[in-house]
Amino acid sequence: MDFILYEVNGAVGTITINREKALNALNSQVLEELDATLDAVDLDAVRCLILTGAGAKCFVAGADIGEMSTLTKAEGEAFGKKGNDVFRKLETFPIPVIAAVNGFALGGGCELAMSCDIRICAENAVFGQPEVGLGITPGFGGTQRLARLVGAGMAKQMIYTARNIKADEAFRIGLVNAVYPAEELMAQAQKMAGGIAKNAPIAVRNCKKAINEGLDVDMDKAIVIEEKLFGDCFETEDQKYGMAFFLDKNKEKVKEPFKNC
Ligand code: DAK
Repeated sequence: MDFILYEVNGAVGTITINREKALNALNSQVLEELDATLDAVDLDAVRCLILTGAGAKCFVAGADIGEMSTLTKAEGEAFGKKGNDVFRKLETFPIPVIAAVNGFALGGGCELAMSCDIRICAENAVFGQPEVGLGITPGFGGTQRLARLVGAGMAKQMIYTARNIKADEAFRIGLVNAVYPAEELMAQAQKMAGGIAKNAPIAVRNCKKAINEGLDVDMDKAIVIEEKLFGDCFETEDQKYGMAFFLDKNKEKVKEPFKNC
């Protein structure tokens, strides 16, 4: 891999987009490597992912404008599909993904962060959808995911004006869950990921599925999705152990790690 770093620390995997010279801009190769990295994640061992960008300045400065500038309509469509497929893979990835946004998250970079389950950022983070200034619409799900995350009015303002917002505003509108000093960001991401990884993996996966799939349908259908995924947790070793541990009155007993089965 030229542009993606992947490391595993306990049950937490960290994917770093590593194209610092171009502010981690997403060209076809980065998208292909990100796709291959996700396919290679060992889901028996890894229970939460962190996604970040290399360097102190940038998460991802968007799709690669140099590469896009010469695309034909057909090539543009193929590039868009490559991006959309990998962003959707991330969004529906079986385990949670935390975006640790360490600087600029513009255009496709903001859209990439929005494909993750949770966003936290450094104080120097900047978010924006500058596409209309480039003569295009946000094409990696920005018009859809931003509106779902921050509401249609705020999403329309950000997208129509192409104005960037800083970390404090991103926090205020609910685009990120927390803001940290840059030097603390990765430790905080690890801490949150570690906390998620300690919980029953099948239950966590089913929660992700229930929230994602439930948001796409009306409440009557959403409740049925929840019921099914709730039921699926029963008879798992983790459910039996988690409930037996609670019911055991021996307060000296230390909770064992969940086994993912
Ligand atoms: N693409 C390519 N190179 C980029 C880049 C980008 N998005 N962003 C930065 N770079 C490169 C710069 O060209 C420069 O390269 P050298 O000149 O050193 O070779 C290097 O990174 C450092 O950048 P700057 O010199 O500009 O650094 P500054 O600190 O002055 O500025 C900045 C930082 C982040 C404010 C600035 O670089 C900037 O505004 N970058 C562009 C941000 C942007 O407009 N991003 C949105 C891109 S549009 C589609 C689906 C999705 C999309 C498109 C199509 N389909 C469905 C077909 C997505 C579109 C986008 O994301």
